[in-house]
Amino acid sequence: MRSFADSNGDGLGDVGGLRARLPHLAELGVDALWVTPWYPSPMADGGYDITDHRDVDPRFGTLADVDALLEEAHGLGVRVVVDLVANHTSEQHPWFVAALAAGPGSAERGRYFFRDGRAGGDQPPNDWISAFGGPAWTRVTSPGGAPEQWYLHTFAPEQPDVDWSDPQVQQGYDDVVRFWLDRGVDGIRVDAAPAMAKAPGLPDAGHAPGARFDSHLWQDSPHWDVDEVHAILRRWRAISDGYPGDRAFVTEAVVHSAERLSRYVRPDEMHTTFNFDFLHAPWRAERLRQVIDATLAALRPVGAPPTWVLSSHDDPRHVTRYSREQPAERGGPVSGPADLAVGLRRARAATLLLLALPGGAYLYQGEELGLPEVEDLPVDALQDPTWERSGHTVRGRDGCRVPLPWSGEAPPFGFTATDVRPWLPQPPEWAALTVERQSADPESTLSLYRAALRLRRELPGLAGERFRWDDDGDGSVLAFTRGAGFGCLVNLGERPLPLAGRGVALLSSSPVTDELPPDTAVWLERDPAT
Ligand code: TEU
Repeated sequence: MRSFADSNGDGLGDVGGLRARLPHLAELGVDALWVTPWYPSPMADGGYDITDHRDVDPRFGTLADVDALLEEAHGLGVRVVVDLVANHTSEQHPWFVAALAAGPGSAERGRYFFRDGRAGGDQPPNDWISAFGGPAWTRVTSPGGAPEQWYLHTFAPEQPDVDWSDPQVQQGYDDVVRFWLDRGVDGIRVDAAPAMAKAPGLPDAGHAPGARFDSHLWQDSPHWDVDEVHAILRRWRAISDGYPGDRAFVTEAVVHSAERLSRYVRPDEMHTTFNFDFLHAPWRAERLRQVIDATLAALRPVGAPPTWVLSSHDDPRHVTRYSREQPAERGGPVSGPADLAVGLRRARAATLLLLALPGGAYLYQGEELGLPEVEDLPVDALQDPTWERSGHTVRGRDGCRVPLPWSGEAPPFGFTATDVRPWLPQPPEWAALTVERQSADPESTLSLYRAALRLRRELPGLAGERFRWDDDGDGSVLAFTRGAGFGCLVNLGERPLPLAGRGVALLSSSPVTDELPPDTAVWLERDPAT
């Protein structure tokens, strides 16, 4: 929301900017648009700290602007997905303000997790940690100034977790879901889904001192991916099934395994879920192949379509991730200097891989321009709560959130009015990466995305579920066939791969001759009989 396009000259993206730039999305060829939170918020966590889930922050526009956006997007054939943040509210939400005022033991505090501290009250109630660093508990003071109870926050202290066992919480969010479905949104993205249920009694998780929030490693955690979360998802699914049209949910769930993830998309739960294992896989053929296989195998029994994603507003952009020596495993040490030319080459190849896989693909704004992570933002520009919470050791997620470059030769590159500074500074060298510049260049990353998305709609082979690996006997190549004679070949090795006899090239991520160069992918039309 904040980084797409600004229409009112405050340096912050808004609904008006989104409306003005809808033709870019239609021309790109996307089916739907997911918008991060536009709700009233003190912006302690980029709008994921909400004071009113049924309104729009004046900095982003009005509900009337949203209605106009829905109408215009639908007119262009683009669906709209909104973000549902139901694990926590803002500390300035009326519920939390009332909870603080009402005091210990009150019904108002029952909507959150208020507990007495241990060791006479001075220690947090348990050892749970925050995703942004430090303990997941903050102590409040009574109106008289005395230290009092603690409250739970999986994310920043400005984002207290709600207690989903409270009927008022359940009812309150039912109303939020209905509010947006009534307004005509096509889908809902469920934020931080695995956090929404907690084990009864809030037992210790056994975190080591200084432990990181590595939720993909946690099994049987008392505060992540607890089975009771599925009752919440079923509740929402039952609501959305009562609406006309195809309304779809997508959950954000970074959990331990593809099998655990598949539980979020059982037939009476969510329709789809993000696939972070794919996003976090290093640029290595064997790792990507494992993730693809595990995803397909886990989702087949529950009958949900797989999804694939390379970047998000929470992760370093993949051009930069792929620009360094690749670790053997997810989360392994990343070493060496960044070679952004290599990173971009791999990113373009990864795009053809992503868009050739069966199921849905999610793109993060700016990846169609091949934007790199901005790793050298001045520290006084950083806004992600991670920076403060980590004691200035982890810079956080601002580097992937730098506003998009649309046109012109200098910042703000058409993102906002010429004399306005965007909320995060854009690198001057993005002059070469603007939408305007890349639209005019048939070899640009933008042109590649447009061509790939057009073919993805048109080619019959990409429409079905069919997927089969072609055994290439080479551990550094990914080669697979879809339906109707469509093939995809990705060379992750160091040597060129002969293309003779493999089919006719339809689209390639870098120029190909009779060989597929390293870090290049190609879509092929094959004889359907083979
Ligand atoms: O993120 C929640 C979350 O679980 C992520 O931090 C996840 O661990 C990460 O993406 C793994 O790659 C969501 C939003 O996407 C994020 O922007 C918010 O800060 C957070 O919820 C709190 O609302």
